[in-house]
Amino acid sequence: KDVADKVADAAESVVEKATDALTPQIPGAPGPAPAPLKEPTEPVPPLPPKPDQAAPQARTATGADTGADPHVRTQQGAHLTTATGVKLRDTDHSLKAGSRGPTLLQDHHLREKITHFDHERIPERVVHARGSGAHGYFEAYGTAESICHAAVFEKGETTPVFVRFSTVLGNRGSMDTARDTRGFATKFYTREGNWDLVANNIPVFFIQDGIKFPDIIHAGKPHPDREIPQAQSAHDTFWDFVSLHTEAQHHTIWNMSDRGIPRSYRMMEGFGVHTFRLVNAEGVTSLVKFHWKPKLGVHSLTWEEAQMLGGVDPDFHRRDLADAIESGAFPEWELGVQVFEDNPEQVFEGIDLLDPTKIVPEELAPVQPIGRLVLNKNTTNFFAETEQIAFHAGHLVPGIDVTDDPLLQTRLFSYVDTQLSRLGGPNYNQLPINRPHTEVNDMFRDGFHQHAVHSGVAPYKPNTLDGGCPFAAGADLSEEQTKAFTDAAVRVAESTKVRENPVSYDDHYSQTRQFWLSMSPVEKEHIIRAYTFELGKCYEQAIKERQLQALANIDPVLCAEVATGLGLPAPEPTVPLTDLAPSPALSQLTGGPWPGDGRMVGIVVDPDGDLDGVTEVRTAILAAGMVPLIFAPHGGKVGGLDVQRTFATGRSVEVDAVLVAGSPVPAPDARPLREEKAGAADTPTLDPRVTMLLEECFRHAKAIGAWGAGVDALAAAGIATDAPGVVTGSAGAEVLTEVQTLMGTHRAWERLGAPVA
Ligand code: HDE
Repeated sequence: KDVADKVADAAESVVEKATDALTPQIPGAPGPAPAPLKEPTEPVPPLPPKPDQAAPQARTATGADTGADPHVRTQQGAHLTTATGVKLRDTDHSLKAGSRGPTLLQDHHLREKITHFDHERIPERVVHARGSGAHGYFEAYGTAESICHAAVFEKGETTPVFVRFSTVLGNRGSMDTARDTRGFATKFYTREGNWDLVANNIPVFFIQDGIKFPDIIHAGKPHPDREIPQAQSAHDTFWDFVSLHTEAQHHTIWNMSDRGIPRSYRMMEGFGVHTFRLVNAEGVTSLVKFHWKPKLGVHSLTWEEAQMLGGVDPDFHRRDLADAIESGAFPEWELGVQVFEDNPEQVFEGIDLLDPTKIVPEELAPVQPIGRLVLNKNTTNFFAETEQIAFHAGHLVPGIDVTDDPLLQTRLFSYVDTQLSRLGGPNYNQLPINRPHTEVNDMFRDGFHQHAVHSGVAPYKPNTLDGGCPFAAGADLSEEQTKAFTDAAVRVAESTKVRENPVSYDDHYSQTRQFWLSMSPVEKEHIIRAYTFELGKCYEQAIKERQLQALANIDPVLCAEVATGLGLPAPEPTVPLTDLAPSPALSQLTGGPWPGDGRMVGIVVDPDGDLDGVTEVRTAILAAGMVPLIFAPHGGKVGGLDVQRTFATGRSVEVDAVLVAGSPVPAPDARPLREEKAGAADTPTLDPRVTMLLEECFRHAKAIGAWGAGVDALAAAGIATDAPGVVTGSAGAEVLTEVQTLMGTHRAWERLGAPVA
């Protein structure tokens, strides 16, 4: 029988089986038994995309505009071939002179396979190398129509997007939970071309002028001699730079706050940082700052959790994002703008809007919601999508323009330049993930990796040979095409060429202090500990002393506390302290309660305990859009329940709250730990790994609930049942309800020792 027929015959049943085989990763999500793990002997169609992924060709431009075949290499196909399409019989044995003889140079397939492999890696991003992304859509409310004519903001317009989150300093394989700034870059595939909003989770930047970007990054990256430490700012070169270069102090205090260690990408704000210029249909311009507000609130890890996760699950944020999407808990943000009059000074209430080390407190200029972002599809191929996406602060659409912020101005050059070396040439916008979802007639030609087969003979303007095409958009064309990009006709003040900043850029401390003054006591405590940790990791005394001087200029209490931790005297301020009004919006403890979408709830199970209660609670957790993780003494099943973590493989830091449904006795494999901890004579009644889990959850102020024998487990672990955030009861369901309420504030903050303001 012909192969094509066989494939067709097999297709139906295989697709069925393949769909069955897609056992969801999320525990508890329904899923039939996996298909047998046997290598097929007949050609069969490949697995369809997972339910949480979209077919790549459906998400990117059709290719009609570039001439590229959109279906190329999206599937595995029936037969193995060479790169030039020749069918192969064998890919497991190199061609040799006899089965024990030397390999022959003529083995083209061997050389092609190995050569391609040798070149699989591309340079990682020089910053933001570690990242993870997802597809989704942006839906405009129409509320920005009066200030911006971009189609992406038209009421009801839905625009496909790809978002990539990242850390800044670490390399591609570094841990997700390092203390760092996070990138939040969004590509909007609008019907007027691509718009990239390349944002961060911190609204200010380290430097005021892009010319210093290599300096701050060289200082933050590992030391050049031994290339350590990886993905950390806790080292001499970083603090050397930021203590000398005090305009970095505002950004740095954000890094030292809980914002530097987010709980999840889904729980971060995003900020465009710079002031942008919007243009409306009448040509009137306004200045705006972009803000992403997460539906789930802004929440962070504790420092101990972040450090532990670096080892327990370095992919914690990546996993969290993909799992949430797969389980249907789609991450969501609102896009908002602070709007300012486009006055010649570009100053609002005394705040220089062109200084990227300054915010405008939300209390002075409210963030006005203009649309909603939903991430609902995971990537199909990490490299093709997350790695190859190329953002650029200059990818603008008609109606969205830039200002003269000197940091933004440098970015307008840097992003294209970096893609040339990272993606190997000027045609990276033809890659599927970068292609606009609109027609492209750019008249750019040739170059490395040209995918298009351009027709026509006249890639120049003006021409007659291609009928004058393509035409510049003008009044004689359809309304759609007349909405061409028009640079806002902004007056540039007559001036002298200089290398200097405006005087207003010299204030490095007033807003840094405002951030400090806006924090609740718990948050202040965390900031003190973060500085003490980071400076404590520095070797050079002079660097610590210089940073203490900067802290003295922010706040005497902050400085004194950190100085005590370092064993150094606290210096006096060298600048007058300015008390700006605190901005409550800066604290993470304001607002709420927050939804629990995609939150992880651990359930400690004893095989001899209340398994019916566990089943009921598990179902209720799933129904609430959260994820139950059963922790048990062994893998496989306990009663009828699948075990997701054993006491050996699971750690407390993976969950947001824990429920204790029994009091498991020490298992045989816990014996060494037990003996070490308690001594041979003193046999604990509770498995010591459960004790550790509960102790850690308690220390990290997580909600803890217990019922039945679980209450005994709390006692055995030394957890007071009347402590804040600890709930006990006679039935699991009622305990869960209270635990859910506690999770609405992210943590039982009172337990962290400092009262909530
Ligand atoms: Fe970037 N930045 N940046 N940056 N940036 C890059 O572009 C740069 C800045 C941001 O997920 C690079 O494709 C300069 C501010 C994000 O792919 C590079 C300056 C903000 C990402 C680059 C800045 C950002 C980047 C590295 C100072 C927040 C990750 C790889 C003038 C508003 C994008 C790449 C992704 C990536 C240059 C400052 C955000 C080298 C020169 C301010 C989220 O082009």
